[in-house]
Amino acid sequence: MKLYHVSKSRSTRILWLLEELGLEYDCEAMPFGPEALQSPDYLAINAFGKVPALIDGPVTMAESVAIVQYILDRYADGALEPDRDAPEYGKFLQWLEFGEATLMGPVANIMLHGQFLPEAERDSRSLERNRKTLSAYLGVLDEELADHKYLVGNDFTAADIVVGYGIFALKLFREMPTGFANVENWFERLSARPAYQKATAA
Ligand SMILES: N[C@@H](CCC(=O)N[C@@H](CS)C(=O)NCC(=O)O)C(=O)O
Repeated sequence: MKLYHVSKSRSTRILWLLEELGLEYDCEAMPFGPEALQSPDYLAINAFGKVPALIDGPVTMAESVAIVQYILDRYADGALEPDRDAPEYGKFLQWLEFGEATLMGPVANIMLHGQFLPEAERDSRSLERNRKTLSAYLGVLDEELADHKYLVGNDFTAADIVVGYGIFALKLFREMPTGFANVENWFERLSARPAYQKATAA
């Protein structure tokens, strides 16, 4: 497998997963920005011009959560997910999708309107709205984590990787709101994992 990676971007999820599973892979580290991501060579691999992208033999694909599911299907032999016929499997899929489809909406907005856009293009009302939305989401996560160690019961799964990346990004850009003790304790458990440390340093 060959992973196209930009340091600390969403491709960190895939590195983290590959490291947790102990799989062999090549990592093509790229700089962030249009020069690399919008180059004709890279657009031929991922026409969206984003990371991650994965090449595995005849398979070329984008979208971090789809890549996580693909690697679990093909190479994990049941690791890092509940049994597919167990009731927890539904919740596992829910958190997996939540991590990108729901959580990253406000996270990306807060990054843009809080830091990345030129001052004149930032929208403070949108920023405030998204900070409220983020806090509401973190409140749900905090309750969910009140009585178990990981998102799906007491076993670490790939859903922790996908959602945990969102918390990593918030902390990286100093946008993690305070007051979510269960989320903090859970994230501390995640960040103690050697695979997390290797992936987030790359
Ligand atoms: N939903 C996509 C989002 C991919 C994405 O937005 N990646 C960012 C890095 S975290 C990117 O490549 N941005 C470059 C750009 O938008 O120019 C996924 O989960 O893979």
